[in-house]
Amino acid sequence: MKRVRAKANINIALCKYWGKYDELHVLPFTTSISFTCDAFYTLTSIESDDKLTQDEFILDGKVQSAEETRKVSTFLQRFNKDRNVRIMSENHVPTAAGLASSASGYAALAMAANTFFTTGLSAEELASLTRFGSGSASRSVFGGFAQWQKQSDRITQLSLEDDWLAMIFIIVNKGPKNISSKTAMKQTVLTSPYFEAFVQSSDGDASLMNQAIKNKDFTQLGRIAKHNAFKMHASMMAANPPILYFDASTLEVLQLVERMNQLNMECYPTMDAGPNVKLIVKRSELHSIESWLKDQLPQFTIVGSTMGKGSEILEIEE
Ligand code: 2P0
Repeated sequence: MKRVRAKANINIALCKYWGKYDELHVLPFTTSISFTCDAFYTLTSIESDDKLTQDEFILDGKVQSAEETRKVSTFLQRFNKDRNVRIMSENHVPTAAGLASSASGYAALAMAANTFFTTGLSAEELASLTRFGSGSASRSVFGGFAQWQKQSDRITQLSLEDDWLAMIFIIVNKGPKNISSKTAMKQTVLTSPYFEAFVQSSDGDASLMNQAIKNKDFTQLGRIAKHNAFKMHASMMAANPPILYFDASTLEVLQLVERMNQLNMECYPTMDAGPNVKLIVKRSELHSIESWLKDQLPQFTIVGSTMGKGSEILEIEE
């Protein structure tokens, strides 16, 4: 029996990917830039077993449906899959609540597959292929800051310096989202009159974000990330029918963040395809802000995260 086990962390976009310019080839309208976080991750193993007559996919201990299994099998064909395998995945992420479990999930699967089927892809080639599982997963192949270039299959490492930035996850709702990001992005592209404005302003955001990362300019990074996230959500809200991922708790947290800024706690919010808020903070202030928030918001789950590494192989058994 051969077995390969891999780990991938989630990533949070500081400049967002929202909308496919080319759906078939999964090419994004915007350049996205992410920060990989070590607080949430997926562990995935691929193993052979002569008794298997078809692939088997077990997620968090539960055998998955034929449809879910087919998605994973189709993805694995890209790695020259040559036999039936059992895929076992453990998500250490609140699944489908806008916390990017598909990002760490497909990045861990791709990492394991590249070794299991001896595909031999470089990190950039692996990231490029990973986007067919889930667009955002391509960035989780890299640690630290990563960038996915607009209208392209190019995903690259930006910086791995881990001494200055951190994130705090304020989990207001662990339930699944009401509309998948895949469907929501398509609806936004097709119907939102604000989508074009979001896309046009994303170029400037991406170049200022690159500059902020290079200079470790926390204020510039935070301001751009916050504005970019709100522009993405504004474009979704202007879709027809409108898409709203926020709930009352999201707004409660956003108002608290405004108060924190008035109290000279510098932090910036970003939100994805769900109601949870991620706060961008200085690495040196992570623990003090995290414990302050735990006092203020005992009703929510609050998790601090430092920078995460890229996807990695944990174990190989031949
Ligand atoms: C991002 N999100 O850049 C953006 C911001 C959510 C909001 O990428 O259809 O699950 O699989 O390519 O990667 C979520 O979309 O979409 C996402 P598919 P994915 O992180």
